Amino acid sequence: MTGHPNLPNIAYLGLGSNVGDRESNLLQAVRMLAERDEIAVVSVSKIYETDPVGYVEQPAFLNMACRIGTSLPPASLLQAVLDVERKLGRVRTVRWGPRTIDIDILLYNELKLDTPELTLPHPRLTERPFVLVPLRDVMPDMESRFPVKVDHNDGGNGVRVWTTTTFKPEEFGHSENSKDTPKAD
Ligand code: GSY
Repeated sequence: MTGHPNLPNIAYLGLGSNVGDRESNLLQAVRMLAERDEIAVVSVSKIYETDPVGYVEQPAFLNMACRIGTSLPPASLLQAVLDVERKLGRVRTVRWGPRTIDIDILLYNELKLDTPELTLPHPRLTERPFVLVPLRDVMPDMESRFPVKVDHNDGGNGVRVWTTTTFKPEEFGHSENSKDTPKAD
């Protein structure tokens, strides 16, 4: 259920940033996606600060997730997220290394897809607390759909709620989590 009859497909996106103004990078990316006619941002997660996974000698990330309604098929949605990454100046220097913005399509309806460009569900979805914890905010049935155990303690698995004064989930429309978003003041 998206509440957007012309944007019938439901997709979940994971976003991460560990270069520059990380929070601003995330929020700009969500805004740029929401500006497109073919995409409605239906729900956004809290923002989390997360220890780097993979290549660990890099700054901590901020991660979040969102649920979108879209009329774009998967390949076009991928182009849309790559376009946002490009516009926000993402430069790929080190593989698995620091990045201004990273946007992954995690799920698209119930679709299973394996092409050179895109694998759905995202192949490392169930291994990554920095993906699963934000995803749970916007996907209430996540734990029944995926047999994963997510640490519910703040700070567990290297994932901590990020306290922010500028992030207003309601800016992006309906959000189930706006009442839970921590505020510094
Ligand atoms: O795949 C996303 C980029 N990435 C991240 C990330 O977003 N968060 C954390 N905590 N570690 C990561 N390692 C990589 S690569």
